[in-house]
Amino acid sequence: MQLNSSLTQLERLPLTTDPPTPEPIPEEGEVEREPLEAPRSNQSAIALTNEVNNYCAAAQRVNSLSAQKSEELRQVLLTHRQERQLVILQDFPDPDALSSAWAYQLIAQQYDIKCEIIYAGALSHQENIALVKLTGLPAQRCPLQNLKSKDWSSYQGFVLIDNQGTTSQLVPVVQEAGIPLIAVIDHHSLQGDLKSEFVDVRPGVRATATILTQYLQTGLLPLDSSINQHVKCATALMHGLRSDTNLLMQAKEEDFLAAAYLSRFYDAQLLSAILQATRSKRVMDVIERSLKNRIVQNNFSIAGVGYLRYDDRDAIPQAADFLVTEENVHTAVVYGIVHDEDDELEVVIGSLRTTKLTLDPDEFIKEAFGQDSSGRFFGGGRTSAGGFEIPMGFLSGGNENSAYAKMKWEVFDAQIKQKLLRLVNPRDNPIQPE
Ligand SMILES: [Mn+2]
Repeated sequence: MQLNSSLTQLERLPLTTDPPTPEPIPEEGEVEREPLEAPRSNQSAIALTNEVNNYCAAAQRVNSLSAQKSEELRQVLLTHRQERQLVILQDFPDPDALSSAWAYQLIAQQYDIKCEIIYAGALSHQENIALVKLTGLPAQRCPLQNLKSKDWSSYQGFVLIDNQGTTSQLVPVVQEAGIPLIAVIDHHSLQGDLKSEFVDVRPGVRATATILTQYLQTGLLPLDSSINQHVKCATALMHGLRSDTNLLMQAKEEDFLAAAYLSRFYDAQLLSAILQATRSKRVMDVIERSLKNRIVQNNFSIAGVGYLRYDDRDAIPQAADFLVTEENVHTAVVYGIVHDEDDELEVVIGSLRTTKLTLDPDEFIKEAFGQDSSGRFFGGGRTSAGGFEIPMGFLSGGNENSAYAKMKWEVFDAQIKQKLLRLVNPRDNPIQPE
């Protein structure tokens, strides 16, 4: 992205929480201070001035983009005063999605817009469950079968946050009900033409929580540390931002600036309570299976973990997080068949984690698995992480017979490995017997 390249030259300069001012403003109470004008040659003074100017220009561009987007969003919200909206998250929402949706809900409230935050799958990661419980985050599970009886007439719009509709089973149903798409706010690569009133998709930003924090900061809803709900939402946003940036290690300037703003409001003790959630035995079992089943080729670690329950679905990204820490491994892919016992629903779910800077998870997954018959990709990604979902259609369910279940897994396992290995070992033909 253009913005990023202009920002890289600034990395040597110290980061500040406030937009830089061209003139240094003397601060009160500073007694001893080095004289500002240290002797220096004219040339280096000019170089420094240029650097400061570049820095200001880049920071202004970042600020003006977020200010412009905030203003655009404000106009859209104004035209939808007193309406009801659905905020739809990916089926298995993460802290970035959950916290960003909450911030949107609080912003929309200023315009008398009532939002319901919904997702179709489950909160499977213990940290996500802790986040929702401890902060009172208002997201609700809305399984597909409940939708049939839902009265859609009371909603005037829906909003997608931290996704673009490709990772939610709810979106096609809501579209079919004729509810218009009002806003898309996301940091994943653009997934196609979005017919939405407001679009803010910025793949250069590491977390959707950063974008929402910028909205708060530019005045859509200034946080107030005496309001309990604001403190909790700031804590959730801090958690979202940290978890999407690998604990800020992959954060960029904008993310740090957003975290700096949140640092004035968030509750550090509450955040540490959220982070202390432990792994369940079943998650540990899936990680164990991924270790046992992994094959390592060309620094890729690939593991199929067989069947797992819907509620344990998040064990897959956790296993991928773990496998990528092995020496000589830069990329891990873990997948399994997730089944919902209630409606015999089965879907292959996979996660990719990489530390290789030149590997784009979005491209890799799209190239490996391609598209379905309606042109929809099976997955995508962002920096360092990606995921995929492959519906099993007619082959779904019917696992009373364990030999059949085993055979079905083996076919899917072999097919996925084959598709991945084609990219991992481009010169070998994995189909050929030895
Ligand atoms: Mn995200």
